Amino acid sequence: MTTRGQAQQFDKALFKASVEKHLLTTYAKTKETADARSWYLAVGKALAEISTGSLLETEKHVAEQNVRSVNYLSLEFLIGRLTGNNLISMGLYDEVSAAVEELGLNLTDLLEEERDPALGNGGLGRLAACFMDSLAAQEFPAVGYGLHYEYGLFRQSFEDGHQVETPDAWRGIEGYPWEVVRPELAQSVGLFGHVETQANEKGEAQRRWVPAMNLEGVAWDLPIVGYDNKSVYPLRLWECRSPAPFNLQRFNDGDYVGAQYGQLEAGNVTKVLYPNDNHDQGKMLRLMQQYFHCACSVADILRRHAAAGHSIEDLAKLETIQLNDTHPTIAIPELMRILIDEHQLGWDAAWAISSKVFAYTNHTLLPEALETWSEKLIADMLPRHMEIIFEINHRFMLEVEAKWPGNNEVKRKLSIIQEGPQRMVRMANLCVVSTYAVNGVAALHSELVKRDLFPEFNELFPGRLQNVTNGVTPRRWLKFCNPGLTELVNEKVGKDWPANLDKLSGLAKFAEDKAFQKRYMAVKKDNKQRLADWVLDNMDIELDTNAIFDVQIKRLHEYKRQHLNLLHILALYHRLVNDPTFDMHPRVFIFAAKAAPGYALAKDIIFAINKVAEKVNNDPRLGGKLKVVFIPDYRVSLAEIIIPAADVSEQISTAGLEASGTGNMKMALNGALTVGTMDGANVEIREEVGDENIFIFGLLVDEVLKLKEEGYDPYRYYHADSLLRAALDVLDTDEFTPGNPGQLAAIRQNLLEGGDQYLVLADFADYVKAQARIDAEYRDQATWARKAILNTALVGKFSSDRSIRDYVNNIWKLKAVKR
Ligand code: HBZ
Repeated sequence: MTTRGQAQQFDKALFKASVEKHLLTTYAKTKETADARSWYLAVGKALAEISTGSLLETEKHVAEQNVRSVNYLSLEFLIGRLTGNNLISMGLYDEVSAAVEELGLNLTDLLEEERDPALGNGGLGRLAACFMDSLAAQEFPAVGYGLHYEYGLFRQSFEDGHQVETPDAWRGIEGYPWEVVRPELAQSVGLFGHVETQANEKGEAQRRWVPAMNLEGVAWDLPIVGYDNKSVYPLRLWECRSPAPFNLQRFNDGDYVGAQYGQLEAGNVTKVLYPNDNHDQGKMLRLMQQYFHCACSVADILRRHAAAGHSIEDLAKLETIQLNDTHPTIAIPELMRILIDEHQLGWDAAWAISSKVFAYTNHTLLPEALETWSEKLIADMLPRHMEIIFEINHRFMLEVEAKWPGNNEVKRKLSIIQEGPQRMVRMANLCVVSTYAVNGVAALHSELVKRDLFPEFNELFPGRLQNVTNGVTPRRWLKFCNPGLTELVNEKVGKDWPANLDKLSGLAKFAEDKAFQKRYMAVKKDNKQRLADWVLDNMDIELDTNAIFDVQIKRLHEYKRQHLNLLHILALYHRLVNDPTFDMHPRVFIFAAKAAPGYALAKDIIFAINKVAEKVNNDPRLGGKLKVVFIPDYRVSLAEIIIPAADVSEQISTAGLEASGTGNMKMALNGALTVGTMDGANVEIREEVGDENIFIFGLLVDEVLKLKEEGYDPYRYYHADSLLRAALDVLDTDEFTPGNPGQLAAIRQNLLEGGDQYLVLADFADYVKAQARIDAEYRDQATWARKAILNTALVGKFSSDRSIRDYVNNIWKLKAVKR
């Protein structure tokens, strides 16, 4: 490991000179006037100078090889801070640390100055970021295509326990040091207008779209630095420079997105990231974002392909396009339009190419998250695309008729066009019909995609529906965020595990080793202290690091069941106060989560947890046994502090609804024990770590379905379980909102009268039992240490390097290009 990445060419004196040059010429600060932020910016720029050089060299080198590339299209890339991570990938962490020390600075402090680029909502966006990291680490040629939002995911604060959203101007005034604008790659994007018929050279009728207006797309490249190698791939983000084509005030119905346009006459299309996860809102501006993203990206892919001297007929040989959920689906009719209208290919020739270019990843089964767009909206904004979608559907319906003659039921079900008072385009159906591979994101999820979501498609297109289990990058999610554990692991299994996570299995033989257990738990304790310090500094709450740190961090959603966790807390509270025989090991319940601004019940749950926290944290009757902390403004850089400090990882979704989860993998890797349902990737984590090293509870997928079929009655559980009753009924009092009874009643009401769609009450008793086992087992520190060590040792499968190899081998068929 002496000559890794860029490290071999590093010249400390030159680097320092470059930092000082940027301080002065880019940021107009002298050493005397510079503050920590300007130093961070200057260091970032000096590093970006190195990575931009490598990016251009890699681009040239890959183009010369005539090899296949993947284009990862995603509306979201939740990359998090780049500086620390890129230093690790470049192999320059220690060198730069020493260099900045000579400038009188501390690297750790400088890194804290960076704002998270929060260009995503949650799991889907973070997965895209981990995948780019793993593509670069393994040198599989790739370009990431996304949007350059002016405002990322909103920042969250609490006012009297309520979530308050403010805009996230992630680039600050000075701009983000790691990005570089590529004016030569600009694209023009049409919108609205009409379609004409003309005769082409051969005298055939040729359709041609005449847009009513054009938007300008400007490319910004962020460097994705390959770990321990010389490859740097672009994450290319498109910024819309022209004003949006209407007065957005009209669309300002008091929602968060509308508010970002405020007093402006008109904003631009890439002004703000939509803050919804697992919920489709169907707004016109969102469709515009999607098309803008796809039009710029497809045009850039074709530009690269042509610039490398390839013919359009060879497109599918050299390029594949992965659609991260259905958000970039409009890229399919866009490519068909270009092939047919611009390259004048016939339908069959165009389809033969297009249907071998695209592949699609499904991330959800939730019906409210499956995207549909009104036919009218598409026909208005993209008239030629709507024609092409109709043609795709027409030809597909003939296939369905051939397979199931006369069966209108199955036609209605599979059709890309959903009939009704308002005809809608089903984007997932369009994807399955138009791609060569469709994948779910964990084994269970992929089975449910085949069995419940798309059974007929699976019959019609055998082999098309596949699985690729998600993963996380071990560079950011162990080596960077957990230096203590990294050192310990290096000592036991060597230093090359970050590029080969299966090597961690070498730790298993130390799981019983008392001395190793002590050191492992000491690292955990240090990490808990680091988090406790953060909480004290930022929230003024004192935490006892001897307590169990029980962590649920993820978007706030009913199906993720943060309110099940809350009910358990209320049950513990009830018993501590009312049952003198009850004892428990001290526990700190840690939450972090953003709620979509329009999701009222999710916001109610945040409010309830905050109010319970206020009371519980200051109730002398509890003897400090129970603490509840809701950390505001959850983001990647916070996850980097919380995850290494977790003892218990809460993965408690209703079985069948969490497609995979990736926080579950990150926490297991860092030695937290999972309490979870048989859902998503929990199932595979259990397979890897063994049933003794995970706390599984709750209904299985088929039990959930059966219970619902039989007619689920939440009151049955309410009446049968006095602890559950106590936990629910206290929500109707003013126990946590003194003087204001009923402020938390919406949650109880939703669960009892609202039908409890997510079966919180049905799983409550078993959850409480699993939690009691955790309490008992934590008291035996040697047992706990063994289990935690085995979690770290046995989750090598969940490296995103393995996920990417699965895509490469089973779907994309790429070859690595080593530099
Ligand atoms: O994708 C998540 C799944 O819920 C999670 O189980 C999985 O691990 C992860 C990666 O595969 N899905 C999302 O995060 N979805 C979104 O963030 C989303 C964003 C915008 C939308 C819809 C969904 O319009």
